[in-house]
Amino acid sequence: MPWPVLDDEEVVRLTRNEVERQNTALQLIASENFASPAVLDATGSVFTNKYSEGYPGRRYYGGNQVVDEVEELARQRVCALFGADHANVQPHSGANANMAVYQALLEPGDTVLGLSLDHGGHLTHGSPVNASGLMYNFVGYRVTASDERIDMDEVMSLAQQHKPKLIVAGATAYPRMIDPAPYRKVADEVGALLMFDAAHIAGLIAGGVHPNPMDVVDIMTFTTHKTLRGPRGGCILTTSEHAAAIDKAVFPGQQGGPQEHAIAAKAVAFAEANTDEFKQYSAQIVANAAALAEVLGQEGFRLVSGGTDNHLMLLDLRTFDEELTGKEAQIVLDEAGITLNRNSIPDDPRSPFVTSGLRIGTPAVTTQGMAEPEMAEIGRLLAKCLRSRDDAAAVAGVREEVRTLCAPFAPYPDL
Ligand code: DSN
Repeated sequence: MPWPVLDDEEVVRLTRNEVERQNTALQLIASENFASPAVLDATGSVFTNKYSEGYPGRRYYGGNQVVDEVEELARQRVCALFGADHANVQPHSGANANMAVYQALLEPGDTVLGLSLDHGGHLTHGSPVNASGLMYNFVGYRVTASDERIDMDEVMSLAQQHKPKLIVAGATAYPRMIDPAPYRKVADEVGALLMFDAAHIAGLIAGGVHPNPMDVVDIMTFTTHKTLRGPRGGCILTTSEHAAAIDKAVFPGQQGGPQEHAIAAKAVAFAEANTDEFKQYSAQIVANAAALAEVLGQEGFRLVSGGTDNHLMLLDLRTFDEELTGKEAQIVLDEAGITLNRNSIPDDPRSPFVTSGLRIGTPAVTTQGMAEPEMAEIGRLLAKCLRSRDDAAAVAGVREEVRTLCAPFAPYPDL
């Protein structure tokens, strides 16, 4: 029986509207990117039709000959990219990947160290409102008050005091390079396992501009859609020692059927990330972030930690305007076509829903081909919009300037 021909004008219209939004506005959310046409094609492929619980060669359904090949290809490509013994490419998201690692390595109630969410960590690093914090005894480490860098002395002393079974490195709102080596020293000192959540920086690692945690950690998790520029999804890399436990925790522990269309797209993204073009792209992400941070500093914003060495920066709005909250800034900037997210700054006096900060990232604009001159323009437009935020005509004027800036850099001109 044929499929009904609905001529679904509503979804077609909404898809066109979203293409238009992405083509004509600035996407500065640090965890977003523009996937390649090849990644989009694989994501929309017939692999979406297939059930394939289990792993290559060990499935619970028939008909998985081709799926086995595509999942094996993804596993081999990502192991080669990061130098890992074993990969699980099935996690639907970074959160699922992290929870699977905890299930594989921990018993409920076990103690874990993780970066506090309000100092740049992630919900799944032990937030009390997340399953990680409800099931396990997370102890949070922080950045220092003086230089706003991760306080490795505190990590060591908390580890000695609490004797964690696992230490989690990695962040979602931390503008500096995270060196995995000192974490290994702490983990070895107290006999803990070490996991690096590289969701934000997987692309910087693949591109060789940040150190590769797989050289020193037991497990690395990441999402495939941020700096890595693949489809929405997660991945776990591990030494052979933990491979069987990780696979068992992902399926049947946390998930049912894998999304093989996403896995096919992950395979494409892993190949794209293993090219010289991607190395240049990763280096430009960091160069663009540094350039944008410099301009924003000149515009009067305080940069948390004084700057950036990765793909993102955290702005403290209070030096620009004591009254301006992150929430208000996010809303008015969105009206002007400058899309980013409000974010707590370390020891933020405002609530996480309001905040005194903004998080700004350069992965998406770098994919569009923007470079240092465009970063200077973005910094100027952002400051101009916030200075004239009570003037609707001025905000609309910035929207037009953003449209003009984006026109030659549209990521999907043919969609
Ligand atoms: N939501 C992601 C981010 O924006 O950093 C983390 O999961």
